Amino acid sequence: MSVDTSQFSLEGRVALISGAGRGIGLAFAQAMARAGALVVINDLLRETAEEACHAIEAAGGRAMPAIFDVTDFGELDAQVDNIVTAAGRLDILMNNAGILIRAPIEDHGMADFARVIDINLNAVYAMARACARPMKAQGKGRIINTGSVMSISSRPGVISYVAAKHGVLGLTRGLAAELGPHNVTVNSIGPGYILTEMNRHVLGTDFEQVVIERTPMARWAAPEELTGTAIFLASDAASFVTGQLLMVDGGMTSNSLLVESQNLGASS
Ligand code: NAP
Ligand code: GCO
Repeated sequence: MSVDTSQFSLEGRVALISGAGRGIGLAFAQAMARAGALVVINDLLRETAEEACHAIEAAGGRAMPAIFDVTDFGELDAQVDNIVTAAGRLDILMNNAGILIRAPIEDHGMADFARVIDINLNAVYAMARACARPMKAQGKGRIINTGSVMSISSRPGVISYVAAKHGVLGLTRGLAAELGPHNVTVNSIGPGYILTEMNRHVLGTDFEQVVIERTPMARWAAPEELTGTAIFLASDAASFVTGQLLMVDGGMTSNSLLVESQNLGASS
């Protein structure tokens, strides 16, 4: 008996991915285009977004750019209206744009703290609020927030990022409660350590090995390893899944003893 995979199709859907010019967002966009969606590539830089669109179209997908800063809160309704006018509908929002500032508390002042919170948390709410309008009107939608292992854990030196990602988990649950009656699901994906520009400063340092030792799968992941989870959550296959955080972290957050994953302890 063949498996019915049509429930994972995104044919006919329109997906807006924030921060999709590169990294994890670009991987999400490429995968959703392969699943049949028209992907709307948001980024700060027109050149970056248009390059991403061209790559997706060259691979046979459909894409359009949407150049705006997710913290331009007063502009988001108009940006969403432009997308719905151009694409005809809006089915999926991937709240992916994010930044990270690594610094000890004494070097992490309020301006830096506020900037991380603005992009990684406030904009997640603002984008969800703007996109919920057309989704509620059509009686169906998918909102997927990019979280982190830092949604449920922490480490020194990334305090604003930890606060923001914990907040994204709360937003995911609150938005799920608010939008569930309108058949709009809201979930979060919690990546572990992924090989993108965000980590370029720690790759090649001792930290790279520290991550490997605390990850049961003993490696960093490629952005593409997150996309199956995104497709699932965006598709009809997840029609009754909402308010959830799905960790895609190689087992890191289940490694509760926080010891080196290869260290099996003294043999009894
Ligand atoms: P990245 O390579 O630095 O890409 C971040 C993307 O967000 C870029 O396209 C960037 O645009 C965009 N962006 C930043 N500020 C923006 C703004 N104000 N408005 C619109 N777009 C903005 O990072 P990444 O690793 O792909 O991270 C993507 C998401 O995954 C983030 O939410 C991050 O917290 C999360 N995450 C990453 C990891 C990891 O290990 N890499 C793990 C867990 C979670 P520009 O290209 O114009 O700068
Ligand atoms: C760091 C890393 C992490 C990852 C990610 C882990 O410096 O600890 O950059 O924050 O980006 O969020 O899930």
